[in-house]
Amino acid sequence: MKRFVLFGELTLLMFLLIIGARAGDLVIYYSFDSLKDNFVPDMSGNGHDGVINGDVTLADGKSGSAGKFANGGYLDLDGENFPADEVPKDAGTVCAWVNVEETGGHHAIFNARASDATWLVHPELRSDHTFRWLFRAYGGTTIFDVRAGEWKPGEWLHYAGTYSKDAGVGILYINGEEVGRENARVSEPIAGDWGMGARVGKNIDDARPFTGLMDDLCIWSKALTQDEIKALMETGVTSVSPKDSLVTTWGQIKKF
Ligand SMILES: [Ca+2]
Repeated sequence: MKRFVLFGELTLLMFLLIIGARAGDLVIYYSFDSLKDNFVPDMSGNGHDGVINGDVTLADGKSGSAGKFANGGYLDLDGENFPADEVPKDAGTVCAWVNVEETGGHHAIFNARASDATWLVHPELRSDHTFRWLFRAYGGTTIFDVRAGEWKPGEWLHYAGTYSKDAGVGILYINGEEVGRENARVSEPIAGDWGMGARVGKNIDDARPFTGLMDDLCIWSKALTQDEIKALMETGVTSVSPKDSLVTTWGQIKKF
């Protein structure tokens, strides 16, 4: 009996380790399918809820409901206390469905600033109707800065920016198709902390407010492949990693 119990415990431990390793690539996932009090719950299971500042509500989305950002409203991710070991450094992906309104300005999907004041990431829809995808290393050193594609107001589109230090290239996919890439200019990793802030829908200095709808925002510490991005577009975040809604399962297990 004792041996059986031990075996059972070991099996559970192995199970958790396997799921944990897979789920570890997904850092943040906002489905925007519900709000809790004053925050958007992080469905990755990592507990990185986005605290609502200003005008962020729910509206009909691409999948269920979406976040509706207006009047400079944004989500605060408490960058100062964000665990540095969960910040993407050697590889990263930022994905979201977006449908923005014409404001004449830029729309920042996500923004983070490192403790040395480096603006380390810019996934944006620009005022000239192009897209931008950028990572920087400490010291404000640009790793790559892709500016490509074209967006129109009032239309849903899927934004996916990827980078891997090993592959040495940053790639931007719109609606699952590559629209731009740039080889890494330097070999340093992405600045590895969000000490001066991290936000969804607005830059840290209050510039570039995202105005419109955002759905299924997810941030990964790996470079998704084009096939993974297409699968994610078609069937959602859980189609990529882990399988069969294990993201949710892992999130539930961790709450115990
Ligand atoms: Ca949704």
